[in-house]
Amino acid sequence: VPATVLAEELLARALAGERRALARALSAVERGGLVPASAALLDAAAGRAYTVGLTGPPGAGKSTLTDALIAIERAAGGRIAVLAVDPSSPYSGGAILGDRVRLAPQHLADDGVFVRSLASRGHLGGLARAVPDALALLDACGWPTILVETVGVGQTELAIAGTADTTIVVVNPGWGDEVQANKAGLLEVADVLVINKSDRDGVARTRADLVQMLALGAAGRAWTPPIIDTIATEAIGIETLWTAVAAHRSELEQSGALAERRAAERVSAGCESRSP
Ligand SMILES: Nc1nc2c(ncn2[C@@H]2O[C@H](COP(=O)(O)OP(=O)(O)O)[C@@H](O)[C@H]2O)c(=O)[nH]1
Ligand SMILES: [Mg+2]
Repeated sequence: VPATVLAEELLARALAGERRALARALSAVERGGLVPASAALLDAAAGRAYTVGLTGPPGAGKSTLTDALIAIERAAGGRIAVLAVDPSSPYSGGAILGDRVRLAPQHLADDGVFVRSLASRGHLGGLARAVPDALALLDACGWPTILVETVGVGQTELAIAGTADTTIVVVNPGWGDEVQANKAGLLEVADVLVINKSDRDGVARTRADLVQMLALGAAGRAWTPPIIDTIATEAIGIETLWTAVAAHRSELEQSGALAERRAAERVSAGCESRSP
């Protein structure tokens, strides 16, 4: 079977709602992208999903927060997909790898949740290409909300995180000197800031630090990122966090920024994937 035919058949099945076909199509994306015909099909179907990025240093609690956010969205009746672009993330094909975080078993058996890891295969350039295709695929397959978890170290990861409609930056109390150099980059992509592990000492100082850094870049900003304390392991602060994401979304919708964003995405998708 020619690769193109396989891709088109897979895509048709994925678009019809078949989860296994979606998983296989994502594997194809991971291996090197979609054929142009598929990309055009996706463009036609995509553009409705809302993407929420979660980024921050390794161990900050992104996966734990993801799990808690899934629970909230499901409780509200929403369907939600997760794309983990963290090579150390514990999700793979519906199975959980490693013991650091458990995606609650009820989420793995839930038709309204789709979780997938993208492996970096050692180079992030490939990921930077695969992520937009993977998002377009999930979007076209009707997932209305997509969480994207990325490690917030390095330019490429931050660039990926920055493409989400709303980007949540997760830090911990007394965030270490090791992220010092990266603080400015992280704050630049942040629409919502989270101080997770707020069961630990140093929350007030970290908050003061963030407020001060935000003030430095405040000029001309239409939106001031709220700072939210969470304890992801105890599901504390998660409602407040999700409400802040919704508020940012409203702001993007009301200002017309979201519509502009979608139009720009369509233009760049057309240039990248439709040229022969
Ligand atoms: N004390 C405390 N530990 C947490 C909290 N959130 C996550 N953790 C723990 O921190 C570790 C790293 O969490 P994980 O979600 O894998 O971080 P990620 O690398 O950012 O995805 C795990 O052992 C979690 O159980 C929290 O709010 N408080
Ligand atoms: Mg993780």
